[in-house]
Amino acid sequence: MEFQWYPGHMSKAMRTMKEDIKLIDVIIELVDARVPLSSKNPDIDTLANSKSRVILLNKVDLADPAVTKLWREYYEERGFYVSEVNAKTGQGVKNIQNIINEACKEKLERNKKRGILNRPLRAMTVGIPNVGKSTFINSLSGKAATKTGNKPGVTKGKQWIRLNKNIELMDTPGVLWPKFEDQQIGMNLSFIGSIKDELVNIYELTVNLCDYLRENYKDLLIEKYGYEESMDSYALIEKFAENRKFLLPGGVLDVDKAAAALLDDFRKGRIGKISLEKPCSE
Ligand SMILES: Nc1nc2c(ncn2[C@@H]2O[C@H](COP(=O)(O)OP(=O)(O)OP(=O)(O)O)[C@@H](O)[C@H]2O)c(=O)[nH]1
Ligand SMILES: [Mg+2]
Repeated sequence: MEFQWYPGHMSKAMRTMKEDIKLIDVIIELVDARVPLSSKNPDIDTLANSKSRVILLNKVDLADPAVTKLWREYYEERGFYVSEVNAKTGQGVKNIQNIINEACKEKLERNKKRGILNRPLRAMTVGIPNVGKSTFINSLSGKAATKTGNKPGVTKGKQWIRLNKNIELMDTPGVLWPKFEDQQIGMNLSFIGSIKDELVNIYELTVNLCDYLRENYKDLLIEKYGYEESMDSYALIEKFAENRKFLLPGGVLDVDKAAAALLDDFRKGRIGKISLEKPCSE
């Protein structure tokens, strides 16, 4: 499967972020709780250099809670401040102000010693496309300060949002990186909708998703779609098309439409709470 995911505007956004990093006290990096490693842009580590780091496992409502717990431990062990968040409902969002203060403790103390008391902390919100950066900022600021949308590439340029007199946040456009280490990363990012659907073969993608679900979340498939163990992923998609009466003229099953709808079920959490990678599989 081919991925063509690194357009010019992302490399431009990355260059702008490299410039802006000088103004920043703390980096708030959002990853998708269903794929916390695949959705973590390695270029951010280079960018971040020695800044304080916070990782938000966002969209926890869609991920398997037991696996999310393992990821929280994984990142805490690696020196990040970690929080589990549902940016859409605001779950876990309030606490972020405390986490920002904690992550910038030394900076605040230094400022205090120098008699600088009113300088707000500056945080940069970063992450791959569609991970929920703008939704998170809106939730934290309590208003629709930035535009959001259920597709990658909604935020086009940076934007500062003043949270209160103590914290300013920068929203940034989602960025990917030029080369994925392996195909599975591109696949995982497509599953969660961070790579434009027009750039991938949705049927093939959904077959891959079904392969994973049959292996790891069989019971959900049985419950939700009447899956039987004798079925392979192609048969599962056909059964789905039959159930939904997705037919082409002449009564042929419309497996492309079925694949897109099944993928949508996954993305919206309608199959259940599903994680696509575990720390131990590293
Ligand atoms: N279920 C769920 N959906 C979420 C959550 N956070 C964000 N979303 C949805 O994810 C989609 C993308 O959200 P945005 O905030 O626009 O994402 P972004 O990271 O700013 O995306 P770009 O600007 O394209 O880089 C929207 O449809 C949000 O409603 C969450 O915690 N749970
Ligand atoms: Mg955005």
